Amino acid sequence: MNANLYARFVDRWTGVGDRPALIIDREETISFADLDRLAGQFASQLVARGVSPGDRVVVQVEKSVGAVALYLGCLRTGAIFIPLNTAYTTAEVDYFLRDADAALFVSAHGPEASGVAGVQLTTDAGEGLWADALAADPDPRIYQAADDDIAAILYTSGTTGRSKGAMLSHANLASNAETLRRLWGFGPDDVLIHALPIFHVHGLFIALNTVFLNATPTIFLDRFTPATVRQAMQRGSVLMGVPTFYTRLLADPDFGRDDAAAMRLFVSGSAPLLADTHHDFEERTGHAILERYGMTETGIIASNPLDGARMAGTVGFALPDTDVRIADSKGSEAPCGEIGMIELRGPNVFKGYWRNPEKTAEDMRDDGWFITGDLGTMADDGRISIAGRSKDLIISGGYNIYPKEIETVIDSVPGVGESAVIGIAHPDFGETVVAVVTGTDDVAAIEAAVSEKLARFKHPRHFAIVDELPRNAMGKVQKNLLRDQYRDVFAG
Ligand code: MCA
Ligand code: AMP
Repeated sequence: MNANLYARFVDRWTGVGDRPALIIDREETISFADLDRLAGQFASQLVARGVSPGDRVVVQVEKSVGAVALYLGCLRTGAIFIPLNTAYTTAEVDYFLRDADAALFVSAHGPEASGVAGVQLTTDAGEGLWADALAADPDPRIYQAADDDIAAILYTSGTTGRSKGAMLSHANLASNAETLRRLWGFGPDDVLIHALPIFHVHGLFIALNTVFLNATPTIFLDRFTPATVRQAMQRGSVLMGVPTFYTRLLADPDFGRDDAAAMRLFVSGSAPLLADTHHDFEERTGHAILERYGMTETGIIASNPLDGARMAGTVGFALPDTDVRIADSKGSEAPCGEIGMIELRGPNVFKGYWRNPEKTAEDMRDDGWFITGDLGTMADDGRISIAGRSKDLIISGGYNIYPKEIETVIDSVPGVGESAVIGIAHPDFGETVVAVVTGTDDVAAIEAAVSEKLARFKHPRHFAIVDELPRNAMGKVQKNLLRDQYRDVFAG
């Protein structure tokens, strides 16, 4: 048997080639047969550019059918797909190209995109990969993969300020998608509304892999807007989103029961869904949002039930094929109801960090338990609630932001003494970035440095200039005090 995820997809697409796979708008639809052909065409162009199985293909392109076909083309050839956020700056991208030791960089930005020697560059438009692929014959081969062969590397930021690449195997991706397909009751009549970016695990694997295995259509939207998603609800049945999707839908007083009448399921994740949002949504539409919990390194870990109570403020039960435990500080199982580290073991757990065995060893116990860095409790019925994070992480609109990375940039600005970057509650993004800085009040200079080096979503939305940062007896900055002090900066 071929463990290549793509082989599993085509297996499900056999006999339903005419069915729409990606619905772009009323005029444009890509069938499963079209998608298979496009994937083969992209595969042929990857091979033509010298890409071999195991080579890293780094991709920073806008959400499009071509981007999906390129992902599938990588699977077909056995290359390792590495998607990057389109908001990343050149400085950020250069780091990924070097770290991944990329064979090919597919960029939407053209030749100025990367200055990294030894990495072949191709653009995705005009004379680039997309045009060449459309003119090419599909390569019919599907690389014979083993379960543990790496299908993708997804970069996830680290507490040291440097991103690390999580290696996900074909079997990791296949098991999570197949489990979700069943758990969330996907059937032949389902139509997924897809408004997420496809450079993260949520939009790419949790959403697309699941429907590709289900061989049913996806309404493929460029991005989220309440208007387009409301319109899509007339034809769709399932929406997967981050909490900001739901707060933005609710912000429109006209949004309600009629919009959601044809929908089967609303799923939320990537960041905590406020209980108020859960209740307001249910009151307005009659649907209880199904909240689930996941991570780049693992895909989905736990989910509220499809049948049964979807409880606000909890992330539900461990996936059927995944063991979850709450560990105390010594790594032993904590008593029921006590807060501890969420750890898991299962077929969805990644194969380690790319060329970073030290970090892998830090986060993975010898007996296979992966330490998530999230703190939580488990009730006696197995329901899991997230209580906080041991990692210094901000989640803004579903994007993860590691303060250390921003502090490093701010601290490099002449005149800055030191800085502390914290996450503060934000009505739209759930939480977002605030920087507390000493030594200078030249906020414009700090903003300029931040803009040059970091993607827009990481930029502090508020700066506070102070004489000194609060420290404990050990000399550690007390971010909890700062979070209390600035807790209301975005209120109202
Ligand atoms: C955009 N901006 C942001 C964010 N998104 N700033 C902070 N946080 C953000 N998330 C910036 C824009 O650059 C813009 O800057 C300004 O904020 C307003 O942009 P707007 O047009 O309102 O934003 P948008 O394009 O509508 O995007 C908001 C969004 C988007 C729809 C919430 O961020 C999004 O799609 N988030 C989903 C992220 C995601 O897929 N996460 C999954 C990670 P300016 O000031 O220049 O106008 S995977 C994961 O977490 C695990 C596996 C899991 O469990 O799922
Ligand atoms: P990522 O780096 O994108 O994989 O982000 C994973 C992190 O997002 C997890 O470790 C959690 O901290 C957070 N997360 C994902 N889903 C939820 C959720 N439903 N509630 C709270 N936090 C979540």
